[in-house]
Amino acid sequence: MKTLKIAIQKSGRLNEKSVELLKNCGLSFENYKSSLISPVSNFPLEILFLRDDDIPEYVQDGIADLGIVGENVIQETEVEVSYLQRLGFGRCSLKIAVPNTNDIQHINELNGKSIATTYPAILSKFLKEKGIKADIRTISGSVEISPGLGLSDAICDLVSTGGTLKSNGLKPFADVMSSEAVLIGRKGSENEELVKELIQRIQSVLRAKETKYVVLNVERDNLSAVIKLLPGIKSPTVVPLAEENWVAVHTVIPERDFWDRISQLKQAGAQGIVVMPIEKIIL
Ligand code: PRT
Ligand code: ZN
Repeated sequence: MKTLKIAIQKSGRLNEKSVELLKNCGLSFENYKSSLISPVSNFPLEILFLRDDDIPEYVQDGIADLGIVGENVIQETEVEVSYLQRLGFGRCSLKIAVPNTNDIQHINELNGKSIATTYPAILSKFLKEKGIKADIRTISGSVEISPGLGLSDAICDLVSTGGTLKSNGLKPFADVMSSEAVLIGRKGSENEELVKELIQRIQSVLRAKETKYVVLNVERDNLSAVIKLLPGIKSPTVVPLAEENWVAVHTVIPERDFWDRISQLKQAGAQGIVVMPIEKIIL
């Protein structure tokens, strides 16, 4: 069997979360900062540590079977890869921003203006779709200082908290794309079985992250009201307690409606609610 290769960012915003995800999949390896390749000791896999910009091409060309990279990088490099799984971290948006003093109202007002960016391909596609002719100034970094230096009228850059825009006297004006880290692969990989197994492991970790394990106590009289509020994977597990007429209910609850459910459960008579993280959910 051929050894699978997965490319992740060597250092930067996606490195830590990518390593954490792979470790949570039960993979054992060193997060070498100094080397390019790290072998996994308990799965036929090697981790390649690369600049994020190179990852889509490595996957497209078959040097790596899989990669973890921001959607923004994939779109900008315009390579042919398959999106296998959204990973829920590295979330950000690519936005056009203008100086606070600019009272621009409509996107058409960008016609004839200059926009500095490190994402010329995505920006040019966006402007074309909107029918806008602007001068795209491609620069390699520190995009946000460009209007202040008189180098451009606007910028197009990634935003997460918005702090960088604010501290440079800029305000977001238009959303170009939203992005998160994704797992990418290539059609027709020779390692299909191993790829499938790794994707399943990743999905079981992601599923677990979105869900909490809940144990609560309830009097039998209130049990049906409590059960109605609980989804569970099939149905909740009900175990009798030493105290007569009381039972413990075990179930899983999606993180997204967690607080709503907990307050409804309390109202329905649940007591001693214990909430625990889940490591993996294998369906
Ligand atoms: O060295 P290498 O080429 O591998 O890394 P890099 O410097 O190109 O990328 P890196 O590590 O900065 O980002 C990796 C990926 O993280 C990006 O491709 C995005 O998919 C994702 N990501 C998420 C971000 C941000 N959030 C982000 N905020 N990438 C960059 N930023 C920058 C942005 O460019 C701006 O300078 O952070 C600043 C804005 O942040 P806020 O919080 O002030 O809005
Ligand atoms: Zn990069």
